[in-house]
Amino acid sequence: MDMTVASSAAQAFRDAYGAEPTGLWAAPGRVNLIGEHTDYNDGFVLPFALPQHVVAAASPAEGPDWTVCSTFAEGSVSFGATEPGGVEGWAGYVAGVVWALQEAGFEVPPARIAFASDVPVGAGVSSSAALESAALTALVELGGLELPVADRPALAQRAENVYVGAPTGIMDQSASIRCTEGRALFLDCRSLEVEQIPFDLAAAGLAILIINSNAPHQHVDGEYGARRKSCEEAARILGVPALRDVDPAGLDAALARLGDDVTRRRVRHIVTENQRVLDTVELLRAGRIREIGPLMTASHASMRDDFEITVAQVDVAVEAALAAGAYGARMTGGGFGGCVLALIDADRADETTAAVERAYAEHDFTAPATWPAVPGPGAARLS
Ligand code: GAF
Repeated sequence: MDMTVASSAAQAFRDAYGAEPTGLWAAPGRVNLIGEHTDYNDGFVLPFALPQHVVAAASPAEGPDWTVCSTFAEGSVSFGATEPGGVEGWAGYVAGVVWALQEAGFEVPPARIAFASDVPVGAGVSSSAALESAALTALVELGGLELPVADRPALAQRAENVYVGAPTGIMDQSASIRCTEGRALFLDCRSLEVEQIPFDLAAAGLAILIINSNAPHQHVDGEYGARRKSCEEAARILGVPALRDVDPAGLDAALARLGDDVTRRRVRHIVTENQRVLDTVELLRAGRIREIGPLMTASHASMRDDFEITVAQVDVAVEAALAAGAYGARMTGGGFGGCVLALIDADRADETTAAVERAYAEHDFTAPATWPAVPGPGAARLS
């Protein structure tokens, strides 16, 4: 990770509170290799952690309150015990974590925290989950709370779902907290069991290029919630607990039982996407990384045509990367903007970037930022 973020958090702490922090905790952003919108359907996902982090510099404080500040917003925010929605803006994600811990019966230590981040905001790489995960990890460790790592993502998710009010699944917090270096996190979102899948791109002469489409993306808006609702409604009609329970072999029969074409396409995305995650995991277990490319591209087509969550900027980036020789390319994250992942030969990053830039210029889109991603570790104490 870039240690200047840690230095910034420590400096922000000193500036705001006039003391040294007790410790620094870092939680990463993520990209999802494959498995989009499958998490809230009890399905499978395969994210890995980015080298970009939110860092929390924190110390215990006197009194019943929490005070938070950051390098990305003016001023500081203090709050005591609050109810969902009680604190708004970025600090609400931290207040939500305090609330979720308290609601689960933990004595959360009053604390002063300063945050810094190099996770791009609005790029679909989980800046909010990284903020929640950094706050949670810092508070759990500062207070010596007995909360096993495997149980932490659900609490951070509750902060986001109930306190902040975004109806997201459990993938992002799981990735930020449970990922490990050099691996992709194969997560069963029903059992919450994980398998750390080796994902050594460099050894295979490959790279994942992240292309930030610059089309801003948002969760607390209607489209994400609408997709979730239509999946839940389809599961109800099909008489299954979640779309994960629709057998791909019986997909056509299941689709025939659904009344409208839009719902049929939503269901087809989820069922086929779950299978693509399983197929990707099989290939990675066998060390056949290059061969996951077509699954990535098929995932993108499914998001574009069936789930209808892509926008022109991400479609153009995918097409341009593929035309430049990528083995596969797809949008990652919740959709309506955000980032594209392209699986490429390690020495083709510049050519691929140039090809996407040319395509963007032709469409009058703002030039994309690109960077290669290597799977990093999940949330941890730095010092
Ligand atoms: C967002 C959500 F937060 C995740 O839970 C997941 O549903 C993702 O979109 C789509 O796969 O990042």
